[in-house]
Formats: sequence, C-alpha cells, structure tokens
Amino acid sequence: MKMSNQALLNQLEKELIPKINGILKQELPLYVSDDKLSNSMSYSINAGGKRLRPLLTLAILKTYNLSLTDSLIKLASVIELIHTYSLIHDDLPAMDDDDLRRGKPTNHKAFDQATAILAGDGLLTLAFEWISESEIGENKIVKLINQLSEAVGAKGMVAGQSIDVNSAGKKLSKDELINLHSLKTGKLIIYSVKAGLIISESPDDEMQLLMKFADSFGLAFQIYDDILDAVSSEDEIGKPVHHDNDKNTYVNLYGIEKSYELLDQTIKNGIESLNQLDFDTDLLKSFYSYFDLNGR
Ligand code: GRG
Repeated sequence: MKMSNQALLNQLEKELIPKINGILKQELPLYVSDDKLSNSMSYSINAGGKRLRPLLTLAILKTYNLSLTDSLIKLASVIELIHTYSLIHDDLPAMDDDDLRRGKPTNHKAFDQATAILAGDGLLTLAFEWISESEIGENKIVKLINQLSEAVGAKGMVAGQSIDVNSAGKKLSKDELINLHSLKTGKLIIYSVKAGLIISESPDDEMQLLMKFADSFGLAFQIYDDILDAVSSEDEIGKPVHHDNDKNTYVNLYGIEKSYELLDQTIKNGIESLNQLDFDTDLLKSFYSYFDLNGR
C-alpha cells in the first residue's frame, strides 16, 4: 500500500531528525575553544527546530538513492548552522528585538548581546569549515561553498534582512515584498535543495525541474509563515506573533483568503514540476504536508 504524504514525511523525520540532532550536539563543541561561546552556540542549535532545511537536502539525496552516511548528514546539517545564526542575529535588539524563539528565551536573553552576536558569527563560519572538511570531492565542495555564499550573503539572505530592517514602518509594493521574502527566507530554502542536487550530481534537465520545485516550495514556505503568524497564538508557534501590525507580510498585503489561494496555487506549481520527472518524487511531494491547510 502506498504511504500518504504525511506518513512519508513523518517517517523521514523519525529516521533523520534524531541523527541530525545527535551530530549537531556531538560535533559542535569540538569546534569551539571557549566554553561560554560553545554553550551559547549549542543553546540555540539544540533548541529544537524542525530541521526542515537539512531534511530537504537529505530527501534529495534519498531521491537519488544515495546512502545517508553520518558524513553526509553532517554536511546537510551545515544549513541548520546557518539558519540558527540568522535567527540569533534576527532576534537581537538592533533587529527584531524578540525575547522568545522556539519556545525558549532568545540567545541574547539567555546569555548577553555580545555573546549572541559571537555565537551567530561562530555558527556562520563553522558552516564553511564543515563543508570544506567533507569527503565529497573538491569540485563539489567549491560549488557548495560558492552557492551557499551567494544564497546567504550580501545579495541573498543578508540583503533581504537589510531591506527588512530598513523598511520597518514603510509599506512595500507587492514586487518589493516578494523580493524581500525571497531573499530573506527563500534563498536558504532553495539552497537546501540545490545542495542536494550538487552532491547527487543531478543532470541539468532534472536539476531545472527540481529547482522549480525548490523555488515554489520556498515561496509557499514564506506565504505559509505569514499566514501562521496571522492566525496562530504565541503558544502554538513558540515565538511572538504580530497579528496587529503594519508589517510587510503576504497577509497584510493580500488578505488572508487571497494568501491561502496564493499558497494553494504555489503548491500546485511545485507538484507540476515534480510530476514532469520520470522517477519517484513522492518523498519530495511529502514536504507539502508541512503546510497544514486545516481542511481548506
Ligand atoms: C540576520 C542575516 C540575518 C538574517 C535573518 C531568517 C531571517 C533572516 C530572519 C528570521 C525571521 C523570520 C521569522 C523569517 C521568516 C521565515 C523563517 C526563517 C522562519 C523560521 O524558520 P523555521 O520555521 O524555524 O524553519 P525552526 O525553529 O523550525 O527552525
């Protein structure tokens, strides 16, 4: 009997999240020489994220029938180092000034601002160290590093964050909003798929379709995050929600119903790309069950 999408994703999470968490917990302290910094980096890394991004990379590897060795799981976990750095810095008083993340005090609340800044810096650089040490061959290592720098650097996630910080209180146009979200959130999600494609040596024609899936999954994630922010309580999502405000979100720009429609269409576009591939993409499709549409 064929497993449902939800069951496939649950099975993948059950198999891989403990391994990702175990590797991060064990390996990270080996790369930090100062105890306070090490505790601060580990505090945020071990705070219980969904591990969506490394799971996406590993799902691509599985789709290409690679066996998931500890060394490949460590390589995929690099994306969680970057993601966690971005959250620590985003929560700082100079940025979003949040007290709660993943249901726990933010890094600068649990430690102090200087330590939180350094923990972010440490996680960011550690990501590049781990990629450079991997055993996948120099050619792929350079590609992974090059693409990661583009995705999260000054024309990727950092640029998105800069636009966000500087547009507080200003109403962005639809195009500006799409650009902001795609840089700030989309780039790293898209990279998670791309990293898998680089490691698996995906042929060009397949890579194109899988990158279309990545683009649409990244966009769906952004729309869904805005919807969640609008409809959830702080207890449900473990971070402050901003129902009321003038923030630049899909929901504030399009309204809740249109945002759901946009999400639905974006999901359909991604599935259409996957359907054009002549191998089993059910595991990748299963990632759409992450979006709980509440029977809509
Ligand atoms: C500081 C350079 C720099 C960038 C920060 C990622 C980011 C850019 C800011 C985070 C603010 C935010 C709420 C963005 C929306 C999307 C997002 C990244 C949500 C959190 O990701 P999840 O849901 O979180 O995967 P978990 O906790 O599960 O890992």
